[in-house]
Amino acid sequence: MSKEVIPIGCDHPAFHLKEELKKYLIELGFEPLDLGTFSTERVDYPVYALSVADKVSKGKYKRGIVLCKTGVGVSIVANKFPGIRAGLVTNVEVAELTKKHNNTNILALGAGFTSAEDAKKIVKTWLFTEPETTVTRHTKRVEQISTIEKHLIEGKHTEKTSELISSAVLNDTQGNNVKISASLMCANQMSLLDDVRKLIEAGIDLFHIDIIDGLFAQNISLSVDHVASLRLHTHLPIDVHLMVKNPRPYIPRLAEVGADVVIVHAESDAENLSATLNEIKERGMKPGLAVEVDTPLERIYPFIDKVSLVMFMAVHTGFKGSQFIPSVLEKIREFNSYKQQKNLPVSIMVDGSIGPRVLPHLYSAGARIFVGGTSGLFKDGTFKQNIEQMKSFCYEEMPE
Ligand code: S6P
Ligand code: MG
Repeated sequence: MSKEVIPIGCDHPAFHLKEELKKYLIELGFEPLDLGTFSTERVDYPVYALSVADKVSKGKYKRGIVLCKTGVGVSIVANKFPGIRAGLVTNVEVAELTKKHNNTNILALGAGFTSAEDAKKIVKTWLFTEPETTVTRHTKRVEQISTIEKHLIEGKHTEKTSELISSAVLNDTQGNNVKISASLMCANQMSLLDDVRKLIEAGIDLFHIDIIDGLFAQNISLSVDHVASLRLHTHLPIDVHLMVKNPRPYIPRLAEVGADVVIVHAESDAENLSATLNEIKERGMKPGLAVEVDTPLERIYPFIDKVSLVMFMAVHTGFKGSQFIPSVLEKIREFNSYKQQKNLPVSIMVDGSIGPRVLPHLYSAGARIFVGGTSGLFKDGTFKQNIEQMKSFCYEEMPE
């Protein structure tokens, strides 16, 4: 049987340890492939980590070893490569766990802080420990790593990326952080893609798609097809605001076209609201509940365990450019204290007429996700300036 080839690379402070490990690899029955450096003359570690990681990343070899003084620099470089899970290992226990739990395929060692004797023990353990093969919580996490990688490097949006990315965005709003969701109903409909690209470049956090059926509110706006088209141009979360009488039939298609958050109204035909929220979740999306200005909070409490966010309307639904209704502030405040009391992981979002004047009030009431419409985002100034302005107003003192 042919011997497994192990590519190994290091910089100058690790040269001697690499030489020792090469001999040891042969003793263990492997064939080291020395990718340098070949003396103690000063060199740059990225070059050597790259040689090893590139080969493993392309599948030429199953795994490899990289070394530098601390082991950190080479592991950072290696982890830039698709499919690489490099771990800096400092003892035998970690060597075993990082193989079992993280399925590392590059072993990084710090030659300045690991003796040759320890390094050999680590190498042996790492080479002979098998990663977990049955599905466990650890294999699920390794899978999540490759999902994140697909999202960031290959730009692929899948149901799994959606789950991870929207979880991260929503979690972020549990503290003090603010997110802006761009309401595409307020963009120039003749040059939507242009605005989408500019918004992404300006650092927008989410996209907000208003779907109205002409019955729930007296208007018609965007459609499921807009979500499908938008999905092809962004991996940012898309939240869909369903202003429709009967939301249930829209859910399967929204899942199919890649919506991330689906917000249904507490006032929609409520008999199957619970089932609708369940279905949103079952289909891998985040369920949200929207409340009209005049709807009492009691209407949402029975569903609160089923939702990831509550969206408060600050205007009567249906149109852009409407008038802000101040009573929403008290409602958000009350909900926020209920949320704190019960320790609910529910994000608070607001939609309608959100501009600099009302932002500090909404923020201090507890809202963290703001829909950017004609009042805050689609107005004079660049998107970048307007996003920054909206965020900066949140942290300002409440005006008198
Ligand atoms: C309104 C819709 C909203 C608006 C947006 C308008 O029914 O749900 O999402 O598009 O809020 O913003 P503005 O700043 O024009 O009121
Ligand atoms: Mg909306």
